[in-house]
Amino acid sequence: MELKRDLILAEIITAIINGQANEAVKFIKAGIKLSMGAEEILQWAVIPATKQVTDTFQGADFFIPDVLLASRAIKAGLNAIKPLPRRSARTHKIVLGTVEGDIHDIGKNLVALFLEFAGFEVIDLGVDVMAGAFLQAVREHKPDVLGMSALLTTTMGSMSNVIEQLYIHHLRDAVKVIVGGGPVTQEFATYIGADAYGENPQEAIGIVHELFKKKDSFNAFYTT
Ligand code: B1M
Repeated sequence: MELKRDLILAEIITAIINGQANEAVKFIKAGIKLSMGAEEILQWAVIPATKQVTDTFQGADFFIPDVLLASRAIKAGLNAIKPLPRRSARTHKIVLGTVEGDIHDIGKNLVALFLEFAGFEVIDLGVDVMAGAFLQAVREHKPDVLGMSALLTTTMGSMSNVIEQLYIHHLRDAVKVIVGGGPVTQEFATYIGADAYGENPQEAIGIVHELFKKKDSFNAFYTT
């Protein structure tokens, strides 16, 4: 039985690395049939495969058609995991997106999925999200947290622009802001006035929980 699970996990990894989205989904579904949970598939297949893909495409080996195929396989895999049962009822809301000018979404999608399974309602605005669209989403959905992802040094500045726009439109106090992505650091997050920086999805969940706690005690203080 264990051997079969291991084989399925290995097949998911191979399919993602080879950019075969249909195969990845087929083996994820086979895993689900064997009652594998989202955490198991993510931890032992999707995340290691993603790491292998991104390590391979670091620097000189960066060949765009191959990366695109692998990215699609990762996305298809994440979508196949999405319908699995969640740990807890949704209580808090987070609006998430990759900033303007940036179409990298593998990390952002992982963060979104982890947050969803941790019980958050995630409103994913996608990629290349303009400041105005973030602001519009804050007005419309009234999230507790706004999360931004950036993978390019040239697009990190957009995060700062969104925070500035939140101030200008008197929305800064309405949401906590968390930022993350390859070139983003704690120093950068502090510099642009974000409330928090997440290095990876697990850290992002912990931080978002902390932000909620602070926000809830702030609200409780002012409503009693
Ligand atoms: Co791009 N790319 N890319 N790329 N790409 C990088 C980022 C790069 C480092 C490659 C390199 O030069 N070695 C480089 C950026 C250099 C820089 O600015 N410093 C680069 C470049 C230059 C480009 C183009 C300009 C290439 C070109 O066209 N000449 C172009 C830009 C397009 C654009 O956005 N306008 C481009 C295009 C692409 C593809 C489309 C081919 C593809 C993206 C596909 C997709 O995402 N759907 C792609 C990819 C895949 C990469 C690499 C290979 C992998 C990125 C990735 O997905 N990492 C990358 C090189 C590398 O990193 N090895 C590279 C895996 C992902 C899980 O990690 O996103 O960091 P990451 O997310 C992590 C954490 O950061 C954190 O959690 C995640 C999981 O641990 N996290 C958060 C992320 N967001 C968070 C938010 C949070 C909290 C945590 O709170 C809100």
